[in-house]
Amino acid sequence: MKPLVLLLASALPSLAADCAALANLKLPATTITSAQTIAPGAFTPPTPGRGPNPFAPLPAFCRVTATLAPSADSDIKIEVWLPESNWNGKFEAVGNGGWAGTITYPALATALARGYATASTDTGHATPGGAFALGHPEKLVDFGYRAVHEMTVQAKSLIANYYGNQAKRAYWNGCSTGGRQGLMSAQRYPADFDGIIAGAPANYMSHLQPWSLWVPMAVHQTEASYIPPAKYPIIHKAVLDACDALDGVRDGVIEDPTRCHFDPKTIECRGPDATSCLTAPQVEAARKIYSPMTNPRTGLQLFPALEPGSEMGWTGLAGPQPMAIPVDTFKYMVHNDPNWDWKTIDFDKDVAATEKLFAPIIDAVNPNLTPFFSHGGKLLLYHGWNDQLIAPRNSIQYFDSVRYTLGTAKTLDGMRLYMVPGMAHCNGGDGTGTFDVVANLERWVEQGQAPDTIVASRTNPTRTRPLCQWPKVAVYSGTGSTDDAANFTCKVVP
Ligand SMILES: [Ca+2]
Repeated sequence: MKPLVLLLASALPSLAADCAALANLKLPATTITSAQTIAPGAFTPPTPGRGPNPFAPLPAFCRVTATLAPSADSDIKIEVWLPESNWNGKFEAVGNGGWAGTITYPALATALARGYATASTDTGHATPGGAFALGHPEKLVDFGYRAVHEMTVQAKSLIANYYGNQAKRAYWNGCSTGGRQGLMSAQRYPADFDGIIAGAPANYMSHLQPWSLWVPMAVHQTEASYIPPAKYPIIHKAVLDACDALDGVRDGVIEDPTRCHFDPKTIECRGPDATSCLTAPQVEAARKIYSPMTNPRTGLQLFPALEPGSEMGWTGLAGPQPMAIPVDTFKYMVHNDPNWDWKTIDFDKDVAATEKLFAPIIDAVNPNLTPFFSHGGKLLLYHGWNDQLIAPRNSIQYFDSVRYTLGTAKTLDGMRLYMVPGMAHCNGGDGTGTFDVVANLERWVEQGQAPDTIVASRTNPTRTRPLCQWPKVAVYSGTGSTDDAANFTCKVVP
């Protein structure tokens, strides 16, 4: 394998067109706005952060910027970064977060540093928040699925023109909104990618967004039901006291929260309110946070809940104010009313209205991945059990929906799910949240070596742990360091 890559890399400079010439390329519904060589370390993003430039270590690359207009109201910005030397022959597109509205420069830099030609889009609007959609239904379609697909098609053309060769593989790598974009590609444009990484996917948007107000409603029902963030540590401690050791290792991480049946009533104040206990209304609020969103009329479960262990991240949804993302959903998309009051949400009618709008263009819940799998496409899904913004069982539910539709054997032939104990939304948290999904996906796509156990790590404390394919969990052998992955095996625990 290696000699071929070296041969390819050494042969490329003579074949490659020069970067500036790409500006003259004619691509459908595309205006190339610039194509220029960026010298090693010379890139700075349009809004540079404070401190040292994180892009300083980048090698020389050809930076192409373009505007795509697949509809009359479209204004999709894309950037395609092409390594000038040592191209690995592959393409990796990268995803967005939240409502997007910016090119994901850090992810472009990571992909470029690994030798990929890479691309990112702002998804068709250049402002943060959801106001872009008010009166612009075509821009919502661009956000939903069109921008990523159009970017992918034009990026592949730019790559072929620059190097004189097609990319031999195309990958997607994204988390959160980026996870949704990955699943959308697998479902709607199955030929776009050979391998897709979808982390903590926001794929069931029509239910995720109302649920993102369900949690705030639990704590803002009355003034008395609000749980001050100063109390999160005592809830977290009580949860760990009850459930940390269920997996055999007291390490501050619950390997499988589905086995933890913690009742906040156990820390209810016996006397007056204190920071060491919860009042009766706070107990009810916490119980609601741990419970799925249901339809108040039918009792039907609509979206899973935050898990025991996630408490230290509760300011995300259960803090003083709800997140802007769900509020914007209803203000600018569902109700077209910038003055809409989030406390008026109706978990029957408003869920139905969101479904009507989002199901055809934003949701990525189609379980039929046969078209993607049948050309050899591989999908690697991961989700942190301590995710504070997207209920982790949403990923299990999608995985199960594919299994029910295609059967277990066919599903595992093309898809793997890893639930990451202790990890927060997309990264961070108390677990071993560092692992190389890209390398595992590539071995699967390129060498037919399906990922099984993935070794994950963290620092402070330094620890490695096997990451197991759901529904397996890491089980300690009983001897040796609990900070060493070698002393654990992945098993289905009965
Ligand atoms: Ca544990």
